[in-house]
Amino acid sequence: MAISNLQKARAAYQPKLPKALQGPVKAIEGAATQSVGNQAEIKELFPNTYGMPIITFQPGEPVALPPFNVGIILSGGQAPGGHNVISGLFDGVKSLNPANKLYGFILGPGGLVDHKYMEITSELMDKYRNTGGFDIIGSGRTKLEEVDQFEKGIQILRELNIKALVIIGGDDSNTNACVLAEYYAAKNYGVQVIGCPKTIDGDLKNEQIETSFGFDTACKTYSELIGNIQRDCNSARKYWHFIKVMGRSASHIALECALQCQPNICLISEEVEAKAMSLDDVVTYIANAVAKRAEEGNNFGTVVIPEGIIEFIPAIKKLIAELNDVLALPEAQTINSANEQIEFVKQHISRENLAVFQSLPTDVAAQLALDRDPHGNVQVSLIETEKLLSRMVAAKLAIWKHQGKYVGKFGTQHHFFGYEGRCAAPSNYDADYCYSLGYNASRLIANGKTGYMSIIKNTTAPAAEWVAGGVPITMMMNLEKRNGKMKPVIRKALVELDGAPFKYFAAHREEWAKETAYVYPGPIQYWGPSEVCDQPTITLQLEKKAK
Ligand code: FBP
Repeated sequence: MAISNLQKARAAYQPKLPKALQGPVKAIEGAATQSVGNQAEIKELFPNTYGMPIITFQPGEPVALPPFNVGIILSGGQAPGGHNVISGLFDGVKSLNPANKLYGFILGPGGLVDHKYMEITSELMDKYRNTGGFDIIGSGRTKLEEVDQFEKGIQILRELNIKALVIIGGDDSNTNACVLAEYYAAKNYGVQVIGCPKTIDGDLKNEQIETSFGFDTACKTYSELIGNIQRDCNSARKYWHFIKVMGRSASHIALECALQCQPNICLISEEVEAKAMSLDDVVTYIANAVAKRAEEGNNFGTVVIPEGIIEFIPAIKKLIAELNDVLALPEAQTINSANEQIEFVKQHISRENLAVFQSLPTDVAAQLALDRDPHGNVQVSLIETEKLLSRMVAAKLAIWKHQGKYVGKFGTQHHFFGYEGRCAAPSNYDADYCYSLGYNASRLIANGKTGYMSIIKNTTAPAAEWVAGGVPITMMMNLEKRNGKMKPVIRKALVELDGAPFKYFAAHREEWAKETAYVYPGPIQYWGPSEVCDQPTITLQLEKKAK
């Protein structure tokens, strides 16, 4: 495999570890925990893994452990730093006993069920240290939820003498990790399951998890691109750029990119919902900013759009909720063409929702009515919201022009940044954070824990001061409707409108809309002054400052 000079130089980087993980550890247990919601129901569903304490690691005495093997799974969308979680786990497991082995299951949870695996040797591992991507073993979106899958899993885990399985994933995959941990504990199978918080979307965070890994690098990559566009935009002064960024439901990525780049407009889905804005309200908001800039002779600008915005417009949200129920009906399971599916939903939804459905452009309506991903999510990355909004803004401006209002010229360009950032070479922050998460997982395993997520806190401080430990996954759960049924799931963290990052944005956005106050963050740097190379996201810094 040919490698770039950057990759060669990056391979030599030794990621930093928190002080507590630099030698043998002892686990300090906190008080018993409770789930964030529906305590009685979650306790009943997870009798063996509910209520466990939060763990913090501190320096301890060495303990000799007999050799053991560990399995690892990458689940869901790629996120920068995944290879470092694996290298941290690999080094951690080997440091406990060089005879220990690490096995990777191929292409996600499906690899466990189908018994597809490979041993991660030290030669293989060395080719992937500090690189982006999940390609060492691949990832997949198979949902681990059936007893049959768990039983197939235990066969291969026993065959490979695996004592613990580490699942690297987002909220849905960690929910499944918890269900699997509970099942194996209830059956006394002697296999531990540990989760690890991954997703560029940044929506797997709470009191215990400061950020999901990959968010830092992905936002920095998109911000570089948005900054480059803003330079171009400010040089040619002839286009409005509509830029959609990934993030699924939550707007954390859009918000962080706005904090880094200061675009003219950034929409925040959570605010659109809180203010009960209609699609027309959103379009009018953008069109007003365009017309105001035109008055000053500025026929150019940038609009950042979170990919999930459509789901947050209240009327469309209601429609999606009913579509989810209708698509979960038994009769819907045998439909095998897109047209038939659209006809089926039209016949089964309420009149009110049918009116909303028919008011949408056909391509958007079709996407809402088509198949969900395996976790029941609308595939928002496939909806071209950036084009939909610019088309509607153009139509609104044309009406205003006709009415005699000055609206200037409105030329547009469209962009969607998602896949461009998910496999970027991890920033120093993600390289260190991920390595620490993986290494820490080996300590949770050595301490016999199951149903825990590996956590590293205090990450706005230098790495040596980071705090390592584990949080019971059940602590983050509540019941939510999925595929038409109430299910235990990890509560997703959306942008908080009273949180420090949004408040900072809200206090500055009027000025950014009017002035051309662009910031050009430039590419991620790996060597150089710490204020350039090692800064966490602005979101995390503002959140930390507010505490
Ligand atoms: P995860 O939640 O699995 O980390 O995936 C995040 C994400 O990149 C979303 O931002 C995006 O909507 C989705 O994956 C795209 O899915 P796919 O990779 O299947 O196209």
